[in-house]
Amino acid sequence: MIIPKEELKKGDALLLIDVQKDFCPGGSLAIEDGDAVVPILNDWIEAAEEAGIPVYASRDWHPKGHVSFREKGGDWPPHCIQDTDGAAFHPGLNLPAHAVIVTKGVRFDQDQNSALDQTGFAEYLNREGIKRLWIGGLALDVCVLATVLDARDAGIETLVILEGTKPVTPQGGKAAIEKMKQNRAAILS
Ligand code: VGL
Ligand code: ZN
Repeated sequence: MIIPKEELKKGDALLLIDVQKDFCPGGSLAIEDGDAVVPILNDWIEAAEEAGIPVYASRDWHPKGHVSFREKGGDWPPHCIQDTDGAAFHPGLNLPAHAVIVTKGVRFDQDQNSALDQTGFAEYLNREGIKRLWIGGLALDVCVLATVLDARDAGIETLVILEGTKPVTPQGGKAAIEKMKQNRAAILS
């Protein structure tokens, strides 16, 4: 899609969800074509910088033996373990040095799929005067979905950069799009 640059305005921000090596081909929770989001999101980063709107990037950042891992009865293989190579942002992602990083998934007792779940980030957005988020990243049907729903609950407008996301499963991706639409998130395709 052509980025509607004139639409990026004060009160907007770009939020990139979990563009980390473990979610890309070769990673421990690899999403098919996960790395295809990188060049697309780089274009959005450039547009955000030109428009002077903030860029935020969340990262999944689990302690070893996290409750979300299968070995502990969770749903996922071990992934994004703190300070490991797999937890790093994809090296091709051109994150500006001043991008604010949102760390999540650190709780020992429960998972946090949403970047707004007990991170204080919703309060931060409110203080910063952010009313609308352009959102892309991984995975569409897990952490992007959870973040979009929490943002809508917090009264934040959301625009999902669909081609800048990839789902864990195609069916999950379809269901996620429906759920986001029901919650009045705009889906850009
Ligand atoms: C995610 C599965 C487990 C994600 C995080 O970032 O979408 N998916 N942890
Ligand atoms: Zn995780």
